[in-house]
Order: sequence, then structure tokens, then C-alpha cells
Amino acid sequence: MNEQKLVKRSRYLSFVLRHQPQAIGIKLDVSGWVGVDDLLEALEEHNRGMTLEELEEVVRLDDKQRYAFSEDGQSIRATQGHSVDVDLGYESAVPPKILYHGTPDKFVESIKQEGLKKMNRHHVHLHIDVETSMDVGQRRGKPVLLKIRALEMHEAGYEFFVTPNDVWLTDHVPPEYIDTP
Ligand code: HQG
Repeated sequence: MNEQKLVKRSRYLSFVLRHQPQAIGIKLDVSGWVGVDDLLEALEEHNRGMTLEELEEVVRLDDKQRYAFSEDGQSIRATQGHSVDVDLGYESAVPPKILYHGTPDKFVESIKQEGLKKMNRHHVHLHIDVETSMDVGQRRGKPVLLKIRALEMHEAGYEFFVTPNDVWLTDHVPPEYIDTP
């Protein structure tokens, strides 16, 4: 599958597995899973059909590993980023000393006042590396790199979760833990 087709399919999977499963008439379970057969059938019915092999390719090659199959391979879900109510069941974990968050410069003043908020997602998303964070920040403007003193937050009682693809999640980052350039 070429890159363009892959990205297009991944975007549509995000749409249905994170945000609007009802758009193709599927239901996610409490942990965000849906049967692979049910998904493929629903995609087919909505002119978004693909084969199992193609779905496996999207899951395997997705640049951010956004999707995962269950251990038995019968179900699939998005690994994070939902706006629908799901419990992903990630274990709480001790973060590294510093985590990063890239944001467009137009948001920085507000973030300095209010801290990082989860907005439409379930969590604030943080990364271990600068490059990924800058990529995230540049989606909506000139990116600014924020350094989050994550371990200090954890020691103060804030909870962190980590996804299988190394995205760190937390509820809110208060301004005092954010270092701006
Ligand atoms: C900003 C994508 C003003 C926040 C990406 C961000 C990532 C504030 C935006 C993943 C604010 C929310 C997550 C405040 C936060 N005032 N702006 N107090 N607090 N913001 O998309 O972190 O492709 O929900 O900085 O690549 O940008 O979906 O979060 O700019 O990995 O897999 O509000 O989503 O991955 O935007 O991105 P988002 P994000 P996927």
C-alpha cells in the first residue's frame, strides 16, 4: 500500500476507533475494543472496505502505532487519543524526570496561566523525545517545546500512565511544573 493510502486509512480508523464508532454502526466495548470481523464488515458497508491483510498492514506500519490487535487477534482498538468514553486500563507508571510537550506558540500564554489541559482528549499527551513533541506542536503553527518536570509531579502525587507506544498520559499539568523556553 502506498504512503498516501496508508495515511488515509489510518485517519479513518482513528475517526471510528477513537471518536465516532457510530458513524459506521459499530460499538466499542468498555476498553475500546471492537471485533476485527465486525470492523471489516462495517467498513465494507460504508465504502471504506479493506482486507484483513490491509488492516494488518495499517496497524503494523502506522507511524505512531496508533492501533493494536488483542492478543488473540480477534479484536482491535486505538491505543490512545479517544474522545469517546473508554477505559484503556493502562497501569500507572513512574515517569522520567523530564517529559516534553510541543504546542503552537499561540497557546503558550494560556498554558502558562492554566497549565496543560486535556481539551477534547481523555488525557494530556506527553512524549519522551523532543522530536516527536515538535512534530505534534507544528501541526497547528510554529511549535514551542515545553519541558515538563514529570518526576517532580509524580512525587507530588500526580498520576501518570504510559501507552504501549510510549505516549505518557496525565490529567493536567499545573503551570508550576512547566518550563517554557
Ligand atoms: C493545547 C496527535 C491553550 C495543547 C498528536 C494542544 C499527539 C492548550 C491542544 C496527540 C492548553 C490540544 C496529542 C491551555 C493544552 N490553553 N491551549 N491551557 N492546554 N493546550 O490534539 O497534545 O495523530 O488534543 O498544547 O500527534 O496536540 O491523534 O493534543 O496543542 O500525539 O495520534 O491544546 O494527538 O496524535 O490538542 O496531541 P490535542 P496534542 P494522533
